[in-house]
Amino acid sequence: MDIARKVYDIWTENGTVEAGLADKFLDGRIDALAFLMWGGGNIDNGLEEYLKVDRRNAEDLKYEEFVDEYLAPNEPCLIGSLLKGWPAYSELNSGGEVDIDYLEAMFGDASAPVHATTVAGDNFFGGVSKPITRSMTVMDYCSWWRSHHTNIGDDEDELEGTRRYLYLKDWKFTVAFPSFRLYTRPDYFKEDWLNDVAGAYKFVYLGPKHTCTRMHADVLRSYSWSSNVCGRKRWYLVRPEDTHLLYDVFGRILCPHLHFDLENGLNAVLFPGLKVARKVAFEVVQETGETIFVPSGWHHTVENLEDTLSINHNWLNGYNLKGSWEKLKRELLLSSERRKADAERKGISDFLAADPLTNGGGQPVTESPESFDDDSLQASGDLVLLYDIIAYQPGGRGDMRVR
Ligand SMILES: O=C(O)CCC(=O)C(=O)O
Ligand SMILES: [Fe+2]
Repeated sequence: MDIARKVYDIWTENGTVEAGLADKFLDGRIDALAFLMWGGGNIDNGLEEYLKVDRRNAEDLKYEEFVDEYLAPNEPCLIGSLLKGWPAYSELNSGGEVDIDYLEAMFGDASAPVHATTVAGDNFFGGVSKPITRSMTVMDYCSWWRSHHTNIGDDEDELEGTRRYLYLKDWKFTVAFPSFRLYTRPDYFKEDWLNDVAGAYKFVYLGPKHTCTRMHADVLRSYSWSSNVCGRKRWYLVRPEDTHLLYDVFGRILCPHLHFDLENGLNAVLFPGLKVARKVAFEVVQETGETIFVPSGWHHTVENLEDTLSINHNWLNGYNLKGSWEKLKRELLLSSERRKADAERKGISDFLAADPLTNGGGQPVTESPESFDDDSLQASGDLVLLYDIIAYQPGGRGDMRVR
């Protein structure tokens, strides 16, 4: 009972955010706790065998088949032969290597987000801490690429056994170069309401071998498609219904990657579902020229097995819009409860801070925009976006948006 009480207090922030508790029940994270309390330690830790992702070829996969077999049932797949005729493929892939000189000459002045990770040993996911993101010109990134990435481990990047990697990620290439036709959106992904409305969920990724993306599910439960122009990536994917296995027992911290060190006793206690997650995860190595379809709400990690340049879009349509809405509703509920709790806490602290002899105790609680936390700002931004998507009328009245 004591444990139950403690978990309740932690999940609900001492009973002030009941929605936090509901959320854990709704998405099944409560099961992670069950693993800890009732036999989580006994799960077989034998050989790991991952589930396989279908590999298809665009020449033998009709759009209707893609919809029936992957989009509608929300299952992943790899599709070959979609990059034919892409300038990205002919210009940026030079005999299997990323053509850094071309990239620099054409786009060097643009700025892009770059994630810096420090890794120790072979833990390429950079340990527990999140990568630091900053903006860098493509030219500066190219200089780093030339002088550092090929001799990883050499003096400059080595700090007492740790190494530093830079991953150029989420570069909104089409926003920076709207008239440059680097690629064409494959027909399978043409029903894309997110980019028809917002237009900015289209990215270029460039990272040397060993750069990676930690465990996450894509924004607003969107789908993603990602094509390798150069290089190879290893993906691990986990079904939405297995999400709880990836969280700590308190349902708060998402594991950074599937192979998070469980030999460390504390990790094993904190992430009791992870061993099981490894048994229900899908693994696939995506080769140059292949495109992966990542379904909605599937958590995934990505590792560049070679120097890799990829192009990806996040997208939404009628098949996954309901899932986005459900997720957003939960986020809104959580953030409004948190706001209420913050206001109450502020009320109590104002009351305690006030001089009871001069004003009778306590100040009225006023809510300023600054009191909104990041979650709630994010949720309201997402809500506006979702509204725009629903109100969007393709082809109608100049594709005008209803506000
Ligand atoms: O390629 C990567 O590093 C991450 C890509 C990703 O997460 C996605 O396409 O959804
Ligand atoms: Fe992703």
